[in-house]
Amino acid sequence: MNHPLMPGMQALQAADWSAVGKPSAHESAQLHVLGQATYTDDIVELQGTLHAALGLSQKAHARITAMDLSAVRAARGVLAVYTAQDIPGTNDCGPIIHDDPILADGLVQYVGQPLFLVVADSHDHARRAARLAQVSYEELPAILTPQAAKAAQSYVLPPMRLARGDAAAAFATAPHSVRGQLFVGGQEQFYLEGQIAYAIPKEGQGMQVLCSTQHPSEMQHVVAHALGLHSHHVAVECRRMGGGFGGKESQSALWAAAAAIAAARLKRPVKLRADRDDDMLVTGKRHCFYYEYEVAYDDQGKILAARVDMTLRAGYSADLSGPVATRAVCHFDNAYYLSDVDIRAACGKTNTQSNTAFRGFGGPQGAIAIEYAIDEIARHLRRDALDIRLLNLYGRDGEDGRNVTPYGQVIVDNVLPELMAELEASSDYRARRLAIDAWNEASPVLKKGLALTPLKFGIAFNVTHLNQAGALVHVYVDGSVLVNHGGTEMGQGIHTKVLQVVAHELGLDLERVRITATDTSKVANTSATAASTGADLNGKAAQDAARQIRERLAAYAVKHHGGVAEEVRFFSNRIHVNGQALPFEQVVQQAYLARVQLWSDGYYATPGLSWDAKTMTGHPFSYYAYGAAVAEVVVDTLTGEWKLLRADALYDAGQSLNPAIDIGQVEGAFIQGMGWLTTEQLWWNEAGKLMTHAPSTYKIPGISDCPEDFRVQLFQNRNVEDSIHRSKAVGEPPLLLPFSVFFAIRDAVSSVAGHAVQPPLNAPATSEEILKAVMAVQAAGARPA
Ligand code: MTE
Ligand code: LUZ
Ligand code: MOS
Repeated sequence: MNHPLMPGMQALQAADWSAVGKPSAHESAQLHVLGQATYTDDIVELQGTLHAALGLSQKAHARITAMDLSAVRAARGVLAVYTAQDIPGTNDCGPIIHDDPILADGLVQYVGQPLFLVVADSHDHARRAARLAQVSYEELPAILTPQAAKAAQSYVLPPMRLARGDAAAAFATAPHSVRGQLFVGGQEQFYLEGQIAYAIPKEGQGMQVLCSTQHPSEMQHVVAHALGLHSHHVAVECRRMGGGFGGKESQSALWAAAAAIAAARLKRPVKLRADRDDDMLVTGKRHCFYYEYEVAYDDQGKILAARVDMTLRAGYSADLSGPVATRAVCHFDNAYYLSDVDIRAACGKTNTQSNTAFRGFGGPQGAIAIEYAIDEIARHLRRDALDIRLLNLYGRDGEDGRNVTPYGQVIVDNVLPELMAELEASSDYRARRLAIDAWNEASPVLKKGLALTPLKFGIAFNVTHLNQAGALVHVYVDGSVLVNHGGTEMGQGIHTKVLQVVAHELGLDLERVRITATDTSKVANTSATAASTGADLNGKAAQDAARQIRERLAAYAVKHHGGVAEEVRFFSNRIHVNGQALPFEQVVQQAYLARVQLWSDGYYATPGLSWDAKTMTGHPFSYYAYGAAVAEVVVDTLTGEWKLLRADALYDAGQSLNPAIDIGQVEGAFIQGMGWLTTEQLWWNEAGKLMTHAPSTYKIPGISDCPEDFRVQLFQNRNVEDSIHRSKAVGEPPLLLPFSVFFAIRDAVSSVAGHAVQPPLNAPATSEEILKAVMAVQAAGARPA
């Protein structure tokens, strides 16, 4: 069988071999594979460290009438039990709106909500004790689904709307339209390292929190508020996470705050590590979406107007649901010019975990709806869906006026026409389509499907002020370099990329530059490492710091060795000045003796951004990343089982900072997104308890689910914006690539009735869901037209 080994590596040969653009290994790769990388739970514990566990609500919506914790207090090894009343400061860990109690105070709003905190001499004792609580509830009616929230008009935030043109008028005159409902399920982040915080009291009122978080500054604020302290009392540090995927952007706060509360009260170090089931029961996930959509089009398949009403399952509190819904609204267009639109989104308040960030942050959920409609338009017109997609793409420039998004941002660099043409050719799409049609003719049970889907993803936090970053670079007297910046490492390779940027700026080998843990006492007021902006923002900030040091060294070198500062060059570990090539460390030592500052801070704020939340218009994104993928699947129409036979992906990482890491990000996001759309099903019982709270019942993709033939390439491009070395972000956008898998499955199902029937397929397209769709298509196909 044709089984190319990482064919994506082909793209690497063209790369230029300076520190930047080099496919260097992840800075922690060796530590990772040797098991020597230190995660929060691996940090050597201080003497006297205690362990905490949370007691959880057993009801979805209820008033607590009594909470008898005497058995918990009496349990073996228990030192203390704390409830909401024991919190010294504010009982809140909500990131934007303060509706997120750390510990429930009288009212519980989901099964799994933390009620109390028990501290014991071991992790095991704490967990066992937590189960001994006797809680009496007065139950209240619970809302569990977005549909129910919509019916009850139960929202955590006012609904939002983005309208352009006159959709109603366009619908009135359009020759055709498709309409329907769609449900797309949520997704558990399933970071391999669960939520964890280790709080260490310091002298005075000081508190240090070592925790697994994408957002150290937010943890600092939440802990300070919970303890009734100022931010300068609290230091938060994170060397790395074993995955975050958005799940540790805001929701690491509960764990940090709870550990800090116990540590402050007991004046002893306290560690709170979530067991996997508790982690899944307590924390929020990707929002599931319920859509009602209607799209009008002409005989060729050109979209004339689109309407969508999206209801998100926000859960019991707002968390980041507002920005997630905003990103969904701003990505409903995906890659397509939609002249007349009416896009609505509402964050349904439900008695479930408070949903939060997850790779893509509402973008995938927004974009899949228009792809679903396009898939139906193609089937109705009996055209290949790729042709309908190509027909509706944004224009490349302003010539035809088709390059303005519904929210008013002008698209200046749409490379999708070229990118998709390249992928169509390299994947042999048209020939495979014909081959699959023929194959399906001859195969009554197994059916193949094929789809090519594009993506466009806006890069920047859609909340403008978050688009800033800081860094701190030290050059020591021996010429070694230490870098710190506001971004956090979750496996995505941000530290590797930032090291490359600094090494490039100072003309050093990567080995001469080292990174330290992200720390709020080194770089202040940082944004979450999120929205795929980590390397963009922190790379620029670190570059700014390194440049200042370089300029000082250049000025010093010229003073002592002659020449002009503009002509001083830094490369090959040497400073090239006035015809000499001096070792970097030599100039550094001389500069130190001459009292030149050898360290610097750096700062960056993304220029040109604006956003009016009321009208939902502006220029929220710095630029767009693009990509496309082709998937070929085979579906067993008797069982609903399926297999991804081949996947080809082409992603626009601009001038990639590190093609090895970027290809890894594309592969990982593809498979993770495929899990979201196919096997990962969250299921709550009628009482509102999440029953899929462990890998035994919640199926993430395994290695055997990856296609044997997986061809990932980076599109040759250069960012038109002045991003860090003209690269483009890569973290989240490729999560949209496996739309191709979902629509290939839908295509295979549709072939059962000769593509004459629209398969009613929701996501995740589990085997059960696929089988239901096959049966529905068979039944409809059997009826006379
Ligand atoms: N890759 C790994 N290995 N682990 C992760 O947790 N998170 C993703 C993505 N890739 C993640 C990952 C998410 S949700 C984001 S926003 C980006 O990485 C953040 O990293 P960056 O902005 O530095 O690219
Ligand atoms: N906006 C966004 C945000 O686009 N992505 C994010 O991760 C985010 N987080 C917080 C607030 N706005
Ligand atoms: Mo990523 S969802 O922006 O943390």
